[in-house]
Amino acid sequence: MVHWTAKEKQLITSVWGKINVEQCGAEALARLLIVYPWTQRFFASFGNLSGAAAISGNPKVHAHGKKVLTSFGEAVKNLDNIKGTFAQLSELHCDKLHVDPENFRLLGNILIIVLGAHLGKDFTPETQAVWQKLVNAVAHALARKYH
Ligand code: HNI
Repeated sequence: MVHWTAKEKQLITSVWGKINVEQCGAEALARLLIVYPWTQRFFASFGNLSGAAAISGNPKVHAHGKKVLTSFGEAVKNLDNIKGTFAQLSELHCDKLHVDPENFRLLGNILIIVLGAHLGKDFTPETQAVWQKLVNAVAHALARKYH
C-alpha cells in the first residue's frame, strides 16, 4: 500500500481545493487525445476528433474529461485505500472497455502538466512530486485487475 505523510496529504488536498475539476478534466482528456492520437480509438463514439480545435471543442470530450477527473477525486478522498476505490473501475476498463493500462500513465502525466499550467508558482517541485506519486498510484490501481 502506498503510504502518505501528513504533509503529502495536505499538499494533495490543497491542490485539489484550488482547481476547477470540470475545466482541468476536460483539458487533460483533450490533451491526451491531441498529443497521443492513438488514444482516440477508445472514443470512436464521441464524434468529431479531427484535429486539436475539434477535440478541444467537443462536448463529449469535455463531459467525459469532467467525469474522469471527478472519479480521480475519489483517490484524493480515499488516499489510504486507492486500490479498493478503483477496483471496479479497473475491471471495467479491462474487461469491457479494453483500455491499455499504459494510457493511465499517459493521462496521469498530462494531468500533472495541466495542474502546473493552472497553478503556476503554487505548483512547487514538492507539490509536483507528491502529485506524481498520486497519479502513479491511481494508474497502478486502475491496472491492478488486468489479466
Ligand atoms: Ni476511463 C469510462 C474513470 C482513464 C477510457 N472512465 C470511465 C468512467 C469513469 C472512468 C468513472 C465511467 C464509468 C461508467 O460508465 O461506469 N478513466 C477513469 C479514471 C481514469 C481513466 C479515473 C484515470 C485517471 N479512461 C482512462 C483512459 C482511457 C479511458 C486513460 C483511454 C485512453 N473510460 C474510457 C472509456 C470509457 C471510460 C473509453 C467509456 C466512455 C463512454 O462513455 O463510452
